[in-house]
Amino acid sequence: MSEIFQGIPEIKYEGPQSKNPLAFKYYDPEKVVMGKTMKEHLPFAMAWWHNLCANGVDMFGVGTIDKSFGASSVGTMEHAKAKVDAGFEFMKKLGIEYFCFHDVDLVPEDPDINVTNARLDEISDYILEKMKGTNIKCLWGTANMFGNPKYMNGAGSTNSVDVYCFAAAQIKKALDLTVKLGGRGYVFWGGREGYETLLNTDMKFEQENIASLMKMAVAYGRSIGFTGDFYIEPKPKEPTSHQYDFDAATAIGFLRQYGLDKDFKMNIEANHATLAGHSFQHELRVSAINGMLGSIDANQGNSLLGWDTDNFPSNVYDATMAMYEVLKAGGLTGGFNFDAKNRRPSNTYEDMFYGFILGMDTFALGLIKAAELIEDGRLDGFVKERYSSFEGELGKKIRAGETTLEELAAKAAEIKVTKNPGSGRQEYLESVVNSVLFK
Ligand code: XLS
Ligand code: NI
Ligand code: NI
Repeated sequence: MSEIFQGIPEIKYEGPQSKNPLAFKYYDPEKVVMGKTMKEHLPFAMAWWHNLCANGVDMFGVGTIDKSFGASSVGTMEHAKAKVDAGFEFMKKLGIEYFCFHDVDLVPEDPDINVTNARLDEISDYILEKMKGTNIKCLWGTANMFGNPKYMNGAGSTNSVDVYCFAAAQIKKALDLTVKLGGRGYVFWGGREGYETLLNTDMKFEQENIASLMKMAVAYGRSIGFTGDFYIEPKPKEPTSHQYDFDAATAIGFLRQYGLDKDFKMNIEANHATLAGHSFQHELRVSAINGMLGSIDANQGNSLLGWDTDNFPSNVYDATMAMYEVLKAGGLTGGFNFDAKNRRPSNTYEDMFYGFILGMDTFALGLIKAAELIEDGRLDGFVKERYSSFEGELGKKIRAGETTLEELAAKAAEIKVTKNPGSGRQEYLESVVNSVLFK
């Protein structure tokens, strides 16, 4: 098989001084940071859909980049295999060891699900063959239950029992593929699980049905030997106005309500966090404190636009605060999936590599700087001191849940007038972060 990305070498670490556009400036896979190599801290993944399928098409115009990868016609099994060839060459050249996929990213979908499933068997055999002799495997799989018109009213939330069966069938097959390809996780991104108007929607009915579908997925997954995590990927809006998995807190509440919290964690996407009016760091913290920080969709939004732009991550400040959360949580069970695409005018093969080099370097820098912030200790020290009044006898009793309102009210009466609780020192702390970032 001939080389697809001709003229593009294996991407190596050359250091921050390098001006070689096809080299890493910060991502040095074997460099040890806080006891682990960068590669271990940062299991990067390629999103099959953006990298191998998306061709720059938008609402206003056709594609700008040819992703046939040498196939004589697109939307064929020949093209599906060419995408596998391209994907493996791409991952090898970048030193990426994971990929994420939707079922329909892999093969052209046929109206008859049996035909599609046979194609999926064929392509997954081909992928398995490619995986041999490499360290490349699946990070997570998922089913696309939003693209096909039959899902216009949702999948788990659909009004049609037939459509519900098709959603179940797709999940079953996508789980088979995930297990076959060694996947660490299985993702439910809400797709069209949400609504446009309550005038036609039974919200409780829909949420119960989504939960049932997830329960069946867990039962089936475990029955075929899937030991990884299931993930919900929260998103507040787009495509529907009201997506049910609005944010991490909402999704965690849903999982607990339906007894799914032992099998599921969060897959947090940066751009979805900001669409929900949160920071990326906030969503990671909410997940972590609930023991549900699983995986990350590494991208970033455009603060001037109100939708999921899926830019490659370039913001070092945000990546630092994200890695701060990840390090404090003890790492991810999943990885860092670049759910990101080149801008439409970045339409060459080189641009595909530049996108990943940017994203990998941004997270490597974030990792280095987050480790420095932790080692510096000023942030942690300040937070500890801030709550130190709870270290006294009464504070300890409150923390242990051993006090009553009467007791605390009596204490307040005794104190009479309390002191100012102390400055939050935000500006000082922000300058500490800057001093570590730019030292
Ligand atoms: C869409 C989501 C999607 C999921 C996988 O906004 O980010 O790409 O990651 O279905
Ligand atoms: Ni995503
Ligand atoms: Ni997204």
